Amino acid sequence: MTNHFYDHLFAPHAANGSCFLKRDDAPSLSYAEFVEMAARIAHVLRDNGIEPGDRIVVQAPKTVEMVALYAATIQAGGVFLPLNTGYKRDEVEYFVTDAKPRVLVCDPSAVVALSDIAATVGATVLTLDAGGKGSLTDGLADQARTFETVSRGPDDLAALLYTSGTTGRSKGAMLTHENLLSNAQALTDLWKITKADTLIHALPIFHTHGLFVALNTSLCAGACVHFMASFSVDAILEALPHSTMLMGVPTFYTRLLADDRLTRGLAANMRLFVSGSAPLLADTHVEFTTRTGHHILERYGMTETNMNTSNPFDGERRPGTVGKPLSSVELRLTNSETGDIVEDGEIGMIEVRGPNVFKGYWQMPEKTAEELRENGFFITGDLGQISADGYLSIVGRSKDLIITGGYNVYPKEIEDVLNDISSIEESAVFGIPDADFGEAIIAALVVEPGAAADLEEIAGAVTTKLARFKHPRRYEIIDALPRNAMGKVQKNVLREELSQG
Ligand code: MCA
Ligand code: AMP
Repeated sequence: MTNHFYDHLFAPHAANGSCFLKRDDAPSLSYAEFVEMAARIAHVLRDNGIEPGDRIVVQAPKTVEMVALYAATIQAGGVFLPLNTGYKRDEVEYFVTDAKPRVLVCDPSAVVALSDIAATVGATVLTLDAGGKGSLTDGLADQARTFETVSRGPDDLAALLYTSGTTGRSKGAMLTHENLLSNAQALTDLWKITKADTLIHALPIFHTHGLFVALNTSLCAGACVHFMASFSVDAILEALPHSTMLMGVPTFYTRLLADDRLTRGLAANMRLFVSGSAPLLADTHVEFTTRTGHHILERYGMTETNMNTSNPFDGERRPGTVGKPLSSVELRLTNSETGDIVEDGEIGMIEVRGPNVFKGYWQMPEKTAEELRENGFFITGDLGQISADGYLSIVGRSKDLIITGGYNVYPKEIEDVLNDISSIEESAVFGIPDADFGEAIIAALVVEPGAAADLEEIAGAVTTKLARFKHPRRYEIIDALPRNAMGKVQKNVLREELSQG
């Protein structure tokens, strides 16, 4: 039986005794131990009825067992669907109802809240806590150490990752075995990752960056992963002298720079710092080089495409740019109205094509058709400009999106919650520059005539429905939303007026 992704990424490590997941609070896990753990979990999945193509939704703390569940899902022929641990019940309900998983894995504390949601789609609930314990892993010792890998081809689904929609519901990006494998191989080659590397892993594992970019490349190379449960400046500074790579969002780098203990000497053993998921300010890049001697390597990707471009490993890593297309990726800039390719040097919509580009949105053929051209080019919604020597800069977005600390937030989702509050007539949510998170969320509110807005009540309503990172940091009551002649809310005007304060 062949399983395209499993056979290349996981199976080769079955007898590999070197370190895969190194932990500070528990023994390290070798590659061989990891493969065995995954096989045992694959048995649990099959005992719970997993068939090829079934979705497994996971909203659980970051543990090595969760990484093994990812591998187990692939080995059992399933489709891995991780969810941000910060999502509230209403948010999870949408994903579960849409994806209809066979199994839902959650923290034991969430069972009461999520069981009825799981029941509506006939999913079995299993648990996994921050210590790797729960009904998913309780009986692992009794399971067989090997599992007969389920056959899956390059075009079969390996993962379903949701990205929010600018105007409507979240969309599940269908990622195939080949999407994940090709990108992992391309990045491993480009960034020269080898089994001699130790990667500091402080990202969450429910998004592309921490799950695919960081873990798949490490698996590809057989590198060691220093697996941290969450981001901590102290822990990273302590790990730097024993590590060679770090992958992070820009907030990682600004927080590290804010600590005087970050020095050239401390980073002397490191060979690569990677940044992505949000724009890295050129100032941050330059300050990091001055302090440590290292040029942060910035790359650009999306949930739908994995990574598209990267600054070079050898050669100039140019601040404020995201580098050049990966070798297997075609990139072009088009006119958003006509779809024509723009003149050299002009700003255009970034479109990409290659083995990294997803298969489409889960059960949303119209959305897929809107963003994925018949010729295979995916319309990213990001606006770019290419320098004469081929470096891409992201100069804006055609999508109404805020990126806060590397998390994407679509204002529409917050506006919908705010507009449902009886005292609010209408609202506009937008981002303003923030030194820590890159952008901070602000909500401008127009109150219903004659009504009084109780900001505490409003914040309370938002808290119940939305994950913490989506909460506006400030609410501003204004008389009316500024609109252009077409009636479109001018968020840039609001941003200018309300950026200070
Ligand atoms: C935490 N909070 C946030 C964020 N993170 N608020 C806004 N934006 C955030 N990103 C909340 C906390 O709940 C807390 O609320 C308060 O803000 C301050 O928390 P703090 O302790 O400072 O946060 P933290 O726990 O240290 O987290 C910051 C973080 C984290 C380490 C930057 O957000 C993070 O790991 N971000 C990475 C996201 C990521 O992996 N993105 C990749 C997406 P309270 O005060 O109420 O307690 S993949 C992707 O984008 C594409 C494909 C790509 O190219 O990679
Ligand atoms: P996601 O929804 O998590 O797939 O986020 C993808 C979006 O993050 C892209 O469409 C970009 O807008 C943004 N992004 C990712 N990497 C970078 C980067 N290096 N610089 C600027 N924006 C980025």
